[in-house]
Amino acid sequence: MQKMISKRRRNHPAPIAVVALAVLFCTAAMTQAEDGYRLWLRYDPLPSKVIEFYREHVTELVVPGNSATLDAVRAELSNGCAGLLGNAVSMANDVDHDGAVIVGTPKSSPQIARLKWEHQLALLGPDGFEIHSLVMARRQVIVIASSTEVGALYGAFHFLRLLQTLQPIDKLNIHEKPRLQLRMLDHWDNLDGSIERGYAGRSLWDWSALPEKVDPRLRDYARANASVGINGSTLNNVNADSQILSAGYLRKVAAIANTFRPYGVRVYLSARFSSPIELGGLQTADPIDREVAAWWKKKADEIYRLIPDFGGFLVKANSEGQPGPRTYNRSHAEGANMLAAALAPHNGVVIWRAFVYDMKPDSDRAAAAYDNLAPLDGKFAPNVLLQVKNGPVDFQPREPFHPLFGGMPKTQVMLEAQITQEYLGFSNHFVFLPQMWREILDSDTYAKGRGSTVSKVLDGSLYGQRLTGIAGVANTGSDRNWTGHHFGQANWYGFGRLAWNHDLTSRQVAEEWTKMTLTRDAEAIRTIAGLMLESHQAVVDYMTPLGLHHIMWGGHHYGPAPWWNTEPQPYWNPVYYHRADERGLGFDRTQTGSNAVSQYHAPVRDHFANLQTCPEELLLWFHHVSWDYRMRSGQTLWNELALHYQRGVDWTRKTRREWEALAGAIDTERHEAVAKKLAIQERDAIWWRDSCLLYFQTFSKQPLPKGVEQPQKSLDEYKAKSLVW
Ligand code: GCW
Repeated sequence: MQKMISKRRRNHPAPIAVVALAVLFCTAAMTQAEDGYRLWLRYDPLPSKVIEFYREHVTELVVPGNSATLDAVRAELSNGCAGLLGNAVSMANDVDHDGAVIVGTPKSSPQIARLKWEHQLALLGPDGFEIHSLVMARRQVIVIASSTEVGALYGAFHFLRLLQTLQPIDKLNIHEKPRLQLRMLDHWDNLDGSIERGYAGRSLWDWSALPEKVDPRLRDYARANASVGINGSTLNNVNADSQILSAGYLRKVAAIANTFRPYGVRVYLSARFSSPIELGGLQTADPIDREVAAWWKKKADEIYRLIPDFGGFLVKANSEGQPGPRTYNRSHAEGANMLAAALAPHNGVVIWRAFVYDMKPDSDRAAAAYDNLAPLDGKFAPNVLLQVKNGPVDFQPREPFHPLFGGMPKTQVMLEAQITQEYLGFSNHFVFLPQMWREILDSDTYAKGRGSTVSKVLDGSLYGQRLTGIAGVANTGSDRNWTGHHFGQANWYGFGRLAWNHDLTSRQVAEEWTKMTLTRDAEAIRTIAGLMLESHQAVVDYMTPLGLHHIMWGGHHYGPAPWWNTEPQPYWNPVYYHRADERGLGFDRTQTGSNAVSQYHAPVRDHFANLQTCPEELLLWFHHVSWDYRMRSGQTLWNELALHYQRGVDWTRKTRREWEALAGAIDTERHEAVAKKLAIQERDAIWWRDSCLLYFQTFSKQPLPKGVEQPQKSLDEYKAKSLVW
């Protein structure tokens, strides 16, 4: 398409060309496979009612300057505008019509330089941008400006989103600045092409073909990330293979970095702490050993020679069998700081994971990360960030916020969310995760009194740290639709949008995505966004209501297995977490139990610790509660639990019905694909409800309350065979 758009200054395209193009676009739209590949970057023609309005305001594109990023800006805007407006928009060197759209930086664009916006652009930081309607050379124009080219690209995507979501563009006055600096995807991709906890096919990185051959799809991956402001990508699994740092692999990594660079996506690598032994032939990886530190320094220098804008290392150390500084009796800070010293001369960072749960026998895994790391507050080097999972256990359908948020005021703490649905039905279940992330971001830690939300811990407004960030464990793979489930795309999109602006409501994100991706039918958008917003609570209801957690089948984590008790480590077994007995259900984390609740600041800890004030949605996380305990609804715990499971199942049925009714509003291909997945989700919800209730009933010894369906199989049948996906 791009070749058809002349880069010469041009007045009006000849009428024949217009007709030809219109035919071409219509045919393109009709023949386009609706396989989800285009994600939310679909540029199909806007509705005819409004198209004229947009055409008037977008008549030519003025994007001077030579660079790969500016090429990307031009390509995106000309493809985007041509598609949305149904006719090609010409490129011009200068403003010569009303409706010119000028994009760039004061350096790349003489038009923007003349505005003298340097100061105001600097205030928005390197990634921020402005979009304004104004009069220039007596023409009505739109200016998209940033202090960097990547910022201008973000502005261009923002502008296209305004068109895609049918927003007015005649009086634009937009200032955007991301709230967090590092907005990253962490890929748990192995070098053999498999993906740990990946449910959308194989890895996107074809290591055997690289560096000679780079799959063109990688450019689309980078584009999609840039469109929501994601600016970093850790390519390999945190359970890292040291080979990734070998000279051969680094050349492959450099080829990927070259592809991502125009889109502002920097590459990071997971580093295995024992690499100096495996790759360097050293006897030790002890962080205070001089040779070890020198090896890492040399390795860092080698990496930066190949990849000058390399982001840094992500490290999982002394967790689930990974090597680390504790192996040598050194602290996590000593390990992180040694790596940080190697990267510091190149402005690289170390992202050290807080997912460590070494603990004394019989203590509480939920308390372990805080116990291990909080004492190291203030000891990490200035280029280290500590990456903390949203909750203290492990990406469960619902957890309270992690007590390390607000627990380490002198440490640069970033959030790790999981976009891939390891514990949430893989790529089979429809669940809109921004709703869950909002719960975490809005949680008040009370670290510095009321209003000390997790968002404020992250964005530096509470403690003023220099580096800020968020990472999401990616849900992408080689599947044609990228994420396995079409709705999984909304979680990738939503992660990026919240990473950019953690004040966005989940409704806004849901509606935006739906409009861009699925349909422009207002009624359908309302219905779909409504379902998206309900979906997280529904999944919690049929999997782990009222604060239950970690009751899934061992190993794959797909279906339920609350009876599971055969793992070698007690804290890998569901029975460790629910503690069901004849008296009741739940993990006592108050003073009478593990007292993990004491890791939260007052009054949060008192609120959680008191049975009367503990939010019921976290009740069994913090308390062991008797089966006959009266819930706020007036129901007993047992009845309430059963009703939650039933409610979750009911939601899957309602969703299937509502989805069916949307058939006309969405293309058949994607409509049918989602309908199939929803059928699986209903089957699974029933499986969860039945297995959990039958098993817990062996303790409660009470009948199912009215309104809860009888199980479809016996407990033995559910125990005999795991749910398959
Ligand atoms: O959630 C658990 C997963 C592991 C994962 C680990 C981690 C990459 O089951 O597969 O390993 O967390 O976050 O390190």
